Amino acid sequence: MLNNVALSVVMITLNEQDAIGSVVQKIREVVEPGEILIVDSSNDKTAEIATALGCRVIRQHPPQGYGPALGLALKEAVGDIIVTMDCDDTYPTQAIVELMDLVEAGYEIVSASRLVTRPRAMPASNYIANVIFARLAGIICGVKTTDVHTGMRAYRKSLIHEFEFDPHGMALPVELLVGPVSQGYKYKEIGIEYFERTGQSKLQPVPGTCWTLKRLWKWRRR
Ligand SMILES: Nc1nc2c(ncn2[C@@H]2O[C@H](COP(=O)(O)OP(=O)(O)O)[C@@H](O)[C@H]2O)c(=O)[nH]1
Ligand SMILES: [Mg+2]
Repeated sequence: MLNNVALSVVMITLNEQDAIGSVVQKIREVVEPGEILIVDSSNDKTAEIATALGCRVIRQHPPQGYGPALGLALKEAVGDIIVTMDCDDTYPTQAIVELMDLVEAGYEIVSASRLVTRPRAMPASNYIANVIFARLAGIICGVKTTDVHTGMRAYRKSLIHEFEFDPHGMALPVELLVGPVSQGYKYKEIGIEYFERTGQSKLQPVPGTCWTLKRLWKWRRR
């Protein structure tokens, strides 16, 4: 286990009481972060469980949506390395170590792709949409990636504070990838496994698609 005070693991939560205990435990099995930061907009017991487990919890009520919650979490994180994950047991926490090592080696953004091979845990419609979005990122933005929407990434803190991103609406991970990479930040993608979700997905496919296309167009190569 790595004891790393410079690491913040950040997650945003909307009614993840069935997953949070297991996710926090699995994080601590592989690293001992300076903080596990949760921006919570739940109306279940997620925040209480997170607090009891020693996480730093910021409440965002009423819920403002995915982008504003993730934007707040990233800005509030204190670690020099910030790792994001969903709080739904879909991401392999062992990958945190590789993500951290790569940021320590000099990369400013390291993205964990779920789509190097087809993940069985992802519904076919989501898989097809994600493959198309990744191809469009190459065509429109000139950014080589297989997964613009992964929730698992490591960012160097300086990138989060220098790079001006728009947290409104959905698809913030898209902007946080194609924006910095088109501006020349040092980027690497690794492959990860992707597991079946605990609890219900909060994904909203139609606005999610609109925001994805909008953000890809915003960062089109000129
Ligand atoms: N605080 C907060 N968290 C949210 C909101 N919407 C989604 N989340 C969390 O964001 C993460 C990603 O959502 P998820 O349902 O897993 O989306 P999917 O992975 O695309 O199916 C989960 O941890 C959710 O609980 C929101 O409006 N506010
Ligand atoms: Mg998820």
